[in-house]
Amino acid sequence: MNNTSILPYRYEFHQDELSEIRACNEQHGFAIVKNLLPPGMVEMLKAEVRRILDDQAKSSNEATFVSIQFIEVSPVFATLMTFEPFMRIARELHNHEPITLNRTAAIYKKPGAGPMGWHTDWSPVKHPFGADAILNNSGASSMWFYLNGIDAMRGGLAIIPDSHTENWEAPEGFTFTVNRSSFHKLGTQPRAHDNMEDVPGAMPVVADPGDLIIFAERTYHGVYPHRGSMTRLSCGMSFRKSSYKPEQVWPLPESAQRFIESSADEVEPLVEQYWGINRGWISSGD
Ligand SMILES: O=C(O)CCC(=O)C(=O)O
Repeated sequence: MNNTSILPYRYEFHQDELSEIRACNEQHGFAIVKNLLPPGMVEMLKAEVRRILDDQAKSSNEATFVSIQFIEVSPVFATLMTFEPFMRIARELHNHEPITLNRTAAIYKKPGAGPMGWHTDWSPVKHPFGADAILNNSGASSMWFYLNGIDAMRGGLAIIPDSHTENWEAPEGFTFTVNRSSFHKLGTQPRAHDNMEDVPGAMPVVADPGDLIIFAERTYHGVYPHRGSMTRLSCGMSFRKSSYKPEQVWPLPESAQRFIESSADEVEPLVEQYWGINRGWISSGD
């Protein structure tokens, strides 16, 4: 629980340490909450990620599959919005202001998958921009469950603590790619660097099934190659403050409309301003 082996401060917390979780995410751009989900819930969520992505994955040689509307097709995942230990962390991260469901995803990663390069989820709202720029400019922190557990051998996340601020400088020996979306070694092609091991300040995220991993929208992260033997299953959700009102948003997709209409009354305040996602949408204007 008191993991200080890599960093000189605590970044793993018990679910009751709400203000400590928020403070760590605000100060360092990430936090881990140990044992948030009971094992039965972990198994149900694994079955849901498989239900949605198994067929696609089994009929393809690709290694990684993503559902970017996971909550719209998984009523089980949607029940997390009524799981108080999870929701009180979501509310704390937003200082108890009214919040709205922002975005969700599930990922299925086969053993043998290659690395995912370093990147930030944030991108500028600078025309022409897409839905990701809107959803990742809202101050929402990602709340992820890696349902088999992760480490540097099993396609786990690598992150750079303290990289979540607007004026963070690239690691020593590296420079940013366009729009600061990633970084590359000085003197090399401007392509996202995809080695997790040689970046000053980077560390592996080590977590067990049921642990919640939180990271801020600007925190730089990447993914180790999957050298394990088990398919890596994960799912995540983020909330934004309901006061976030960008100038442009895409028309509500039908799938999002159906999801809102079919949601339990209990979660209505969380979903009534949900926008879904339309990756085909491009901003208008100059
Ligand atoms: O596969 C993962 O764990 C991370 C995925 C990711 O970083 C992303 O989709 O932005």
